[in-house]
Amino acid sequence: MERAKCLEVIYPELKDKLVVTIMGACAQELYNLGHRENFFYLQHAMGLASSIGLGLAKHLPKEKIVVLDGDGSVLMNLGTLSTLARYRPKNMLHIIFDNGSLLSTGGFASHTTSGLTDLAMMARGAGIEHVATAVNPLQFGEAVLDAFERDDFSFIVAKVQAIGPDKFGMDLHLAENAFRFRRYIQEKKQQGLKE
Ligand SMILES: Cc1ncc(C[n+]2csc(CCOP(=O)(O)OP(=O)(O)O)c2C)c(N)n1
Repeated sequence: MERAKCLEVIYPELKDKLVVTIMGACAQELYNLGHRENFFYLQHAMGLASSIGLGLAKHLPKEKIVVLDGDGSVLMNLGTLSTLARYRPKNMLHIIFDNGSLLSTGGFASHTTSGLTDLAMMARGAGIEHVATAVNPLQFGEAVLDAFERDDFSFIVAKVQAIGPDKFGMDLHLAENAFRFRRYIQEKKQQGLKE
């Protein structure tokens, strides 16, 4: 399964949700489908995309938050799994694209490469209840739809090939993306107050 294909499958569903991605290949593949003001591509800070997602989810309980993460990033900050289990953001979906690789910086093997480290099992061990693993696009699509229908925190490990975009380049600086993302949230909040 390819991450780019998974993103294509869920892209229409991301229209009205706040989306936070890790940097690199995942961000580029989402951007290539068409940037939206509700997308925030977190640069550099590996392992912290879900922390931003958690903050958004707790602050904006009416919004749905989707975090697009990587195995290398999650493994760099494992305590976040316990934090997510404990604070259980009902309006958040955390997707880990597990390609067994630190793809965006040259494709070094991550701890999941050998099949030894199981992120879904680790999430369950951390106390997360709704954990799914998807190995094909159909399973992935179903797991995502289940998660959106469920009013509870959901965690999906999508097993994908270590394949990235052909080239990198986004016409959107981190600061500009952050300001625009914040403005999008503010405008949505104001609309909500008017309704
Ligand atoms: C703390 C930290 N260490 C190293 C880097 C350099 N770096 C950027 S992306 C990346 C690989 C991310 O791997 P993963 O989360 O599995 O996503 P993939 O690139 O495989 O899609 C690395 C090592 C970083 N940004 N931050």
